[in-house]
Amino acid sequence: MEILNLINNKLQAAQSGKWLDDINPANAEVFAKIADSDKADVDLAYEAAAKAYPSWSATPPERRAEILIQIAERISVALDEFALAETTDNGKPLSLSKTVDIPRAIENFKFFAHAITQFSSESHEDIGKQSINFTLRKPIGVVGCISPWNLPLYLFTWKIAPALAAGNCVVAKPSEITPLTAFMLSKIIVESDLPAGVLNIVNGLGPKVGQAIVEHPNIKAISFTGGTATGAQIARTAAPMFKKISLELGGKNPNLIFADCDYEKMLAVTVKSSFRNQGQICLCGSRILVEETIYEQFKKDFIAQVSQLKVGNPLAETTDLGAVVSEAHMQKILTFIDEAKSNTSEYRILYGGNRVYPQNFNKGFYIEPTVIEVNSNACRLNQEEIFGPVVTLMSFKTEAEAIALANDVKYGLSASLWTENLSRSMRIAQQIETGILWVNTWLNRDLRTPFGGMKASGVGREGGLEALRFFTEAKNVCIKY
Ligand code: TXE
Repeated sequence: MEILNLINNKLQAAQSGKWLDDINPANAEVFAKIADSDKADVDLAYEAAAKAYPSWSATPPERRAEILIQIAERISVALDEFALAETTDNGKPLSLSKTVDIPRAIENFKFFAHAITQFSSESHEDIGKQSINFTLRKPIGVVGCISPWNLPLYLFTWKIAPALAAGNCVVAKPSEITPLTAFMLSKIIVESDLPAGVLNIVNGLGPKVGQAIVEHPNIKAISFTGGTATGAQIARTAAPMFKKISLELGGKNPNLIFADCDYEKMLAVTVKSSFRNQGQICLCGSRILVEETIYEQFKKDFIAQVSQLKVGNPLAETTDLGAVVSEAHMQKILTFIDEAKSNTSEYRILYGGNRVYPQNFNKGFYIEPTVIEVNSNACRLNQEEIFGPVVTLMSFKTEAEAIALANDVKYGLSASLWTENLSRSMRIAQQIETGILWVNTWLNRDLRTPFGGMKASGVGREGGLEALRFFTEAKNVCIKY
């Protein structure tokens, strides 16, 4: 299979004629080749987008919405095929692709289709000066969307749907590690009513294609989700060009568990927030901090539940953890675990810690869910994003200590808090340095809410009206009467 670019509504190979391998992490087999594009392909995509822009930006929002809903419905019809493709490319359990990834991609198109028809702006009357100001929200032009491999179609559509809804034309790049579902979307686009050039998808490597998108002088805004180091590189490139940027980066999210929580509910959700998608969600709670009075009990009960998780064939219905996304990523995760194994004064591996070789899939990239007890929050495993099925445990004595530990990290994406004490929830909500706080829940997402992180977890907010604001330029008009 060839994974081609979508440029001006045509599916085409990279102009260089080069290809990359697409590998199924479940069995380490190459199953497709990916267009290995470069700046020349990005330039072509930009030209198509720029040509389409005058007409698309002038298309009434209601019509844009109809087309986005048409795209959503065509993905819905092919949901099973999309889910299988996502699992083949990424290694995640098929059950997750079917119930989370693809349904959310559909929902993203629908949500922003509806949102743009409800989008309004402000007016300010100044009676003293006998004037009225109103804000026009205009699309930006051609924008770039760059997405990662952990939630491939989910995050790709999370960016392109609001960009298109707001009237922009898009040059988009899915991750070179998981481009398959974006290519399937390309085929749907070709047959949809979306005019040629409005959405262009260029495949290939980050430093080549991604960098060319960010460096392009006329691509005016960049929405990016990925690693913090890549985000810093994008900011370095885009800042002197005065581009609008939205960066959703890594996390090292605390999971604060107080003795006054609903224990059974907390336990079940904490297993999910630790290991869902093999721990490869920027919102996973990778630092579990537990109040001292229930720490020993929690440790015992948590490990009992984790030991029930099944690692293996992503297609099997009973699988809880599939493969991690690539061999390189598996090695990176194992390096962190090896550090814990070799430094026993700092770390104690309570469960897991090994690569898994499932029957018939022994070349695939599988890792046991791993629970490591740490002495201090200053250790490397509590400070760096591992982005795999590895969580650390430590205890705290007081609420003040819990907050200090939660904030003592360079990241600030999300946190979970488990307590039945409303006042405590409010105090922590005020003091926690994260863009998102979940109280007695996790990954509970309402698409209308602002989404993004503080500190090294990023810049800007997407989601709901924030995304539509990001993808538009505010122009104030002042009329004196
Ligand atoms: O991501 P990259 P990587 C974290 C996680 C992971 C680490 C590195 O900790 O271990 O990041 O992952 C494109 N200009 N997250 O290296 O490279 C790239 O092609 C423009 C957290 O795989 O950041 C891909 O499309 N684009 C995260 C996208 O950036 C560039 C999800 C993301 O890949 C580029 C994934 C460049 N110079 C990893 N270089 C989250 N926040 O959810 C690369 N890219």
